[in-house]
Amino acid sequence: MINDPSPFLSFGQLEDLSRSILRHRGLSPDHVEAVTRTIVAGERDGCASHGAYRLIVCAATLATGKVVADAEPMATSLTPALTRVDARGGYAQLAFERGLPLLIEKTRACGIGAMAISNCVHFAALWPEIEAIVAQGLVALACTPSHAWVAPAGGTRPLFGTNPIAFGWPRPGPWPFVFDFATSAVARGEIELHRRAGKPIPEGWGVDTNGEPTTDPAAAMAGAMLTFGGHKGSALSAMIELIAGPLIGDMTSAESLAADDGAGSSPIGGELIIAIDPAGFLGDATATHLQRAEALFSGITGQGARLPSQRRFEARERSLERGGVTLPKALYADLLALLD
Ligand code: NDP
Ligand code: PYC
Repeated sequence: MINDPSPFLSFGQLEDLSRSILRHRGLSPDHVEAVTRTIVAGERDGCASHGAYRLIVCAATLATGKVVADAEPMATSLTPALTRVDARGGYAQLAFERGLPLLIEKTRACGIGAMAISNCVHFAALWPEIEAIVAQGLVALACTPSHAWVAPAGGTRPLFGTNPIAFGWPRPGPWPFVFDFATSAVARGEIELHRRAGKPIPEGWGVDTNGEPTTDPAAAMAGAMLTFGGHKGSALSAMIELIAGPLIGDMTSAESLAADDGAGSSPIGGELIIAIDPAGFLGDATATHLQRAEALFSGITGQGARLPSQRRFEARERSLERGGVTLPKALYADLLALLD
């Protein structure tokens, strides 16, 4: 398979590869399964920056010792609406899975629920979590800081993380309305993929160490990434630092990078997830809110615009039809090397 220009892996083969790498690198069985689920889902949905490539990032993070490879997350009820999951230094995925039932139960009871994942290592896309909540008929919002890689609008020095924010709304058809984006112009993983492929990045993604615009991915990673939408992305990024950092008793992106201390691990800190039950506001009138939302979505697509996640869901359908994914040859070789 290594000699093929673009190796095709069935889902089973990709899952097995992910499990083998993560086990070989010392991750405990429950974390292996939770991390594998998100990595395979990312590759299936055409999200290269948070798909199989992340196995390389996981292996590097596990080697730093900054992630607790066998952490047992603990979910606690704080108030009727609030849940905290202490990830105890482990990856966020298992912590999310362990806290989800409590978040759903509290959201149904109170109309709104929030879950803080604390003390976790986070390298994942947020849409798998959003989809899991929306599948219960709830509206969802999630965000997390990362490492201080991004300059505030008007500045040139890294302060914010790439700080993703994601939102989901249930729909009658197979796919919900979901967006999930970094508040930097692009995820850092995308810049790293450009560096690996020897491709320049578009202007507007980053500045070099002198604060000058650059199209060199390595120079932008050494300098500072830029926010999306100038001061607007910058303000959103600051909000995420606050509500998924100090508000929940966890780290800002600058504190996360300081805790990393040059080791090169994935970001360390917290995540805030908010769920809303439409029945809380609408009572018996919940039948119409979905129809009215559909009218809004038709208004978007009716003028030729596309909904966020449409590309991703189409990629998912194609992958499911084919029963697997095609990996770039160089990535596949690098993944096999992680088994040595
Ligand atoms: P993109 O810019 O690729 O996409 C962001 C969102 O916008 C997606 O929902 C995408 O849908 C949608 N979108 C893109 N183009 C259009 C369009 N023309 N019309 C309508 N919607 C559109 O993502 P980013 O690079 O910003 O982030 C990628 C991932 O990185 C995210 O999943 C994020 O969670 C993750 N991330 C994680 C971090 C962490 O610390 N854990 C940090 C930073 C990022 P579609 O997918 O269908 O294209
Ligand atoms: O791509 O910016 C990113 C990122 C940070 C942590 C996980 N992904």
